[in-house]
Amino acid sequence: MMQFIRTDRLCLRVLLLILWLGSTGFEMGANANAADQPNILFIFSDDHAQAAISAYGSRVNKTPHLDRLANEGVRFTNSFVTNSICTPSRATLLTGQYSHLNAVPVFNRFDGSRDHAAKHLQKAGYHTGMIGKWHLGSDPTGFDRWIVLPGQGAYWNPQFLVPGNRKLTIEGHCTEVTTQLGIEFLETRPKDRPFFLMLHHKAPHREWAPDLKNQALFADREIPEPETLFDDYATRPAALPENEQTIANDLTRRDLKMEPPEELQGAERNRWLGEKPTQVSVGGKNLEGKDLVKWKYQRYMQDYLACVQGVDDSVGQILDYLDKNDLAKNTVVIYTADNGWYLGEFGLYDKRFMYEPGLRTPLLARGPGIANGWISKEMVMNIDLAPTFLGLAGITPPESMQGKSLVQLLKGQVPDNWRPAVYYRYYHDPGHHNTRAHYGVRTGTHKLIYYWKKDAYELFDLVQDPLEQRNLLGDPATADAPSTRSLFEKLKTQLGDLQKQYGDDGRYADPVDWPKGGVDGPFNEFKPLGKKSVAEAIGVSVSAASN
Ligand SMILES: [Ca+2]
Repeated sequence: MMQFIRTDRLCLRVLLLILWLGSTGFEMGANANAADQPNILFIFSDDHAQAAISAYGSRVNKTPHLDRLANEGVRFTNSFVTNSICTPSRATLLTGQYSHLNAVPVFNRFDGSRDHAAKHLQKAGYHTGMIGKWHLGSDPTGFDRWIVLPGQGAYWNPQFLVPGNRKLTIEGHCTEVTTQLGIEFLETRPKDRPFFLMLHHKAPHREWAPDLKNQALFADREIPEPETLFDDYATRPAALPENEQTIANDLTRRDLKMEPPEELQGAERNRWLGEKPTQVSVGGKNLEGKDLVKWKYQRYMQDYLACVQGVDDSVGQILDYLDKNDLAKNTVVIYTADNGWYLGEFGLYDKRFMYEPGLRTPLLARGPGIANGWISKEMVMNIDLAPTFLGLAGITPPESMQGKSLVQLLKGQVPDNWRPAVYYRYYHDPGHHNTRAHYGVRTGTHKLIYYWKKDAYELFDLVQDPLEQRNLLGDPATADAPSTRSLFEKLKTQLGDLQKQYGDDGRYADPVDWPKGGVDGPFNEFKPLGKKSVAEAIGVSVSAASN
């Protein structure tokens, strides 16, 4: 009898042990699965300069929520774009390809039938969503739910496009509305699958219309000026002197938020707002010359930084939501911007030029398996983002993607033979801001830029001259020095090798070859649904194609 009881107890113990092991094993299995397929929350902003984030040492603002991402994750100090404008960058983000391969070199429509990251994630079981600024002309593909701004979209009371050729309006400020749409997407997502959400802000794009709270916060701020606000473009005559993205000459009265005289109405009012003032009366004082440039810089930066603050607030709200809903532990959060941006360096605003502020973007990531407080100095690019999304989900990126997965770097490990240089190409010439077309190579220490329509080169030593003020080929003191000539030859070879490596055969160099189809509407074929709440809008964002 005793024996029987003992056996019984033993059986019970064994049974309990099996149950415990089973449950532990199950948990490990579930964790392994979750680690293989974490949620991916990709937050994208438009024109956010790396130098306007305090984690990157900003001299002009504080971004506590983005800093939190940096402190709890990985901050990439050398993150670059392939073509520093909106639409091409977005096509690269999805496809992991340079513009010459994804066929979006300028502001032309993306062919949604092409292969891209969201399609792979959707196929792998992810619930995929695209919210906010899209700017690719065609309807999003590969997303279970999408709700996107038409073209550039509006800062206030924005209209959105949704599946089924419909459009609706949501009242409020675009950054706040986009954030609320993101949270509503997370609230209503199927909870039994991982999600991939692309949350794309319009801010801080021109014309820099901030929300009222942040506008008030920055209204009287005195923003430090960059060293090169009054750059004379010496040694760099090829393209800078004729560019039309200068603080001095190219900000309109609309950009500067000047109030039109009351008597001006309609077209006249618009014309007045579109003009670029050469003198301005402020508080009874007439400003011109350098004083006017300084005033314009302050006006521009106050609104730009207030828009950035709205994005930072949004990141804070999203991180709080993840914390409150126990999602932070299995959600990778990535933050970056679609291109670089000038905060008055070289006397400029806008992007396009391959100088450092235009070439580099913020890139921050936090989440399961990602190193804590790590700084990666490796040269990474926006072609790497699509393969990284797939890498995080345990999917092997297709050969067609030209970038490299950053998953190892995110763990704080540097793979052998990481790329020693990046290749850049800007096509939009003739185009906005009269920026001449160019391509170039940036290594860890130098940069060579070639303006192909001008047959002109610029060569910079980034270690000695990080502000790129002295083109070694344009300065008589260095132009003919043997060391300059040998460096020039070496970089020209490296540039040619990169073009071969990435398969850039020069297509789209001539504007007659640019693919057709615009990205800015007019979107008249979309049926108006009127004003909607955030919840109603997410309700109609379900894509029929996803079923
Ligand atoms: Ca942009």
